[in-house]
Amino acid sequence: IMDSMRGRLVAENTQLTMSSIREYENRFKNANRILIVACGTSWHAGLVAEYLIEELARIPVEVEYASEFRYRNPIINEGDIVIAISQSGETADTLAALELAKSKGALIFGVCNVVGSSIARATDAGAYTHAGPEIGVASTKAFTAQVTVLTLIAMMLAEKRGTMEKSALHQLMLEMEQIPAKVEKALQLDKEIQAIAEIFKDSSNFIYLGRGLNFPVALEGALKLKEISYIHAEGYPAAEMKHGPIALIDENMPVVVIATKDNSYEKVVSNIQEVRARKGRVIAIVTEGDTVIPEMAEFVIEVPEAHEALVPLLSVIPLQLLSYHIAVMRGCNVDQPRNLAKSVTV
Ligand code: F1P
Repeated sequence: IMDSMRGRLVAENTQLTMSSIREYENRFKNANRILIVACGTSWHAGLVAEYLIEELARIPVEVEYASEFRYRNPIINEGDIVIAISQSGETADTLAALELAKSKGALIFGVCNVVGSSIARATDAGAYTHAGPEIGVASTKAFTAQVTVLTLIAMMLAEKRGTMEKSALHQLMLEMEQIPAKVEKALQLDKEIQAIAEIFKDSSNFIYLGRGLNFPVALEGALKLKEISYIHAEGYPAAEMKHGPIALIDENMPVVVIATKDNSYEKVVSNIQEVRARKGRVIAIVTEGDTVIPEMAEFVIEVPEAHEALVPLLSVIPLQLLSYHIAVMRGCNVDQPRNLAKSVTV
């Protein structure tokens, strides 16, 4: 799954991302706002980018479903930059959204996987993700590669705008270089996750919870499960649970909580307690060495420790593996799920 993270992806993408942005450096640096348009998994990568660009570079970001954007009358100004994210580069809604934005004077930057694709050709500039072809229909390594490129963009903007200390940026880059090895390690969770999949393969519903950068990861985990195993799954910001989804929790509800160590950790721990109090079955994704959550969650999956900004690259992996194993156990075709098209071109 994670071929794209093995080897030299980070170094290669650093070069490519920087050189394509450099041409429009001033527009990026002075952007009033960045709008991100995408669908499905790419939209989730866009949400990660929203959190990172706002946090690191302090530019306001809005993330829009491209499939909705073109059916309203969005406000787009000339000083806006629109980032269109698409694995296939052929998604009709994303193409239509960027054309609409382009007609109103925005600069369009593409993050695509397929070289020479329709979306790549319609943009003013862009960065290819070079994740190699997705063998299956559901995006997995494309997500990893998109998040990598978008993180690099956030870092580049932080550097240009002076919103981050040089030493902090340097440290983040050093930590990014360690990500491929940590991804390798996370992939070794395979057998452990297979055993958990065996226990939950007949469930009809799943809830996924995460805070901050792990909220888009929760959405992505739920989407992967829906796409390839046809189990109903919903992702929520962990704090949103008490505003409705909590009513669904009983002894039959698996709740996947992404609870890695970050500044909202304590809050997520109390969310886990709330789920346990209602007898929900907690599968927690935690940072290696966590001693608190194993005391309260039924199942615990440890991912390597990483800089907070880079955690989505690791926390998504167990969720992809969980969906994969459940789908295989249910006899689903993971490469060609029913009703799904590789590129949604209409
Ligand atoms: C968007 C997307 C994928 C999903 C499926 C349908 O594709 O929603 O995320 O897994 O393949 O299309 P793209 O614009 O990223 O190619």
